[in-house]
Order: sequence, then structure tokens, then C-alpha cells
Amino acid sequence: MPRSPLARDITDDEIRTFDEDGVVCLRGFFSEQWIKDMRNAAEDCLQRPGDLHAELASERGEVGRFFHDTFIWLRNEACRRFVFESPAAQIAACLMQSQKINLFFDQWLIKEPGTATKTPWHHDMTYWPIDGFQICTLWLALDPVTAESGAVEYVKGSHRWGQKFRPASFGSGSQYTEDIPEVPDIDTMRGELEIAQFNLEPGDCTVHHGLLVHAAPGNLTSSTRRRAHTSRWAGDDVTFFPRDGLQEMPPIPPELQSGDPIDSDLWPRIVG
Ligand SMILES: O=C(O)CCC(=O)C(=O)O
Repeated sequence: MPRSPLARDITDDEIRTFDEDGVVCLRGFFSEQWIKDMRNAAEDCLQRPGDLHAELASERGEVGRFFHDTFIWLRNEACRRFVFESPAAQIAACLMQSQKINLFFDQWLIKEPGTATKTPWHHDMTYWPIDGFQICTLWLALDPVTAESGAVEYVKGSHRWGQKFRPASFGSGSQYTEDIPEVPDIDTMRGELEIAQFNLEPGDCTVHHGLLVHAAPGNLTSSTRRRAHTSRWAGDDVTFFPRDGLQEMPPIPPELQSGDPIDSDLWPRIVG
């Protein structure tokens, strides 16, 4: 399938920022047409959620709606086109300096106005049955995003702490059982850390590393929706690493063995 060319080259500065800080904000790479198509896809999925969706505010007994769903590309045509044809995979390849890129999965993280639910401090890698360092998430804003409406906060440089933390549940689940330390109490450490948070316009995105510690406030006081589509991308060094007590996923292709590259129908190669 044809992929949209990048609106401009990713600069050396942006590659360095992603490498050193673990997060970079990129503006203007996604056209108005992508925003329109993905907004329509969001409405479709909010009305017809998939088997892996969750209503996280309700699960926590909190006000508002925090909608989460994953592997949407498998059933929604616009999301399928987005992961195969939008600039997202190419951006991931450039930032991670990777020859090949596999889609790991895509996800909605939608916080409607009046939602109290915060996203807990966590990093992504330990939720997933993979190993390696070249893994990132592209978080695409479909609405204007501010601290008030739930802009994600990122602890700069935490992807290089050399530590893996036990996943924190976004809802009421308790499936995360891996015997590794919990994320430290970042809120009490704010004075010692550098924390990045970006105001975004629709079509802007952030790209963060799979080991970067991050969290997000609720969307309690703004009157703006916070519809985000995330796509998770794996590079050259990522291999299959199954463990117990991880994020729920569709059935994993039986041919994959621990230590294999993840190329498969579930995790298709998009670049390279
Ligand atoms: O959007 C959020 O609330 C959290 C984002 C996040 O955890 C992620 O993209 O990995």
C-alpha cells in the first residue's frame, strides 16, 4: 500500500531529542484529511467498541468517560489505512534509526470532558510480550490538548534509568503480576525530575520511548474532548518475549517462539 511521504524530513535535533529525552513533539505531519478520517473512526469505535475495549472511569468508579480500546486496525478500515499508509511508521523508523518497523498495535485513549480519571505513572514496555530497546508510541492528538484536558506528562530521560517497572492498571484490573519493582512515586519527586508536557493542536503528535515513564491528568475541568489515537511501533532489535500477567491481546500467532523477531500477521512489518 502507498505510504504518504513525510511533510518534511525529521531533523537531527529531533532524533537527538528522542534519544536523550525519550520524547519529542512533532507538529504538522498529519494532514487535515487524516484528522477527519481518524475522528470519524473514533466516533465509530466509541459506538461499536471491540472485544478488548474498557471503560476505565466506570471501572474505577470515577466520573466521566475514559475509553480505551486496542488492535483497532484489525477491524476498522480508517485505522487500518492509518497504520499502513500514514507517515506514522516512517516517523518511528527515523526517530529510532531503525531499518525495519513493525506495527505492534494501535489504541484509543479518549478522555471526555468531565473525566476525573488520571492515567497512572507507568512505562509501556513491561505490559507487553516483547524485548528490545527500539520501541516507541506515536500519540496523535485529534483535539486541542492542554494540561487541563489531559496532556500526557513525560519524565525526561527515564527510558535510560536501566530499570523495568511493574505495569500499573489503568482501570480496576489486577492481572499485572510480574515480580519487578513498582514505579516510584513520581509526584513526590517532581522537584528532582525534568517533566515535559506539550500543548498540542489536532494533527500534532508526540513520540515517546517504550521505557519512558509517563502519566496523564484527567479531563475534569475543560470543556474540550481529548481524543488520542496511539500507535505502537517496534524496530530492528525487538523480539518476542512472552510472560505471564501481561496486557490482554488477541491470540498470538502460534509460530512465534521466544526470541524470534515479531514479524507475523498480528504484528505486520510496515517499513523495511
Ligand atoms: O493518553 C493517556 O492518558 C496515556 C497515554 C499513554 O499511556 C501512552 O500513550 O502510552
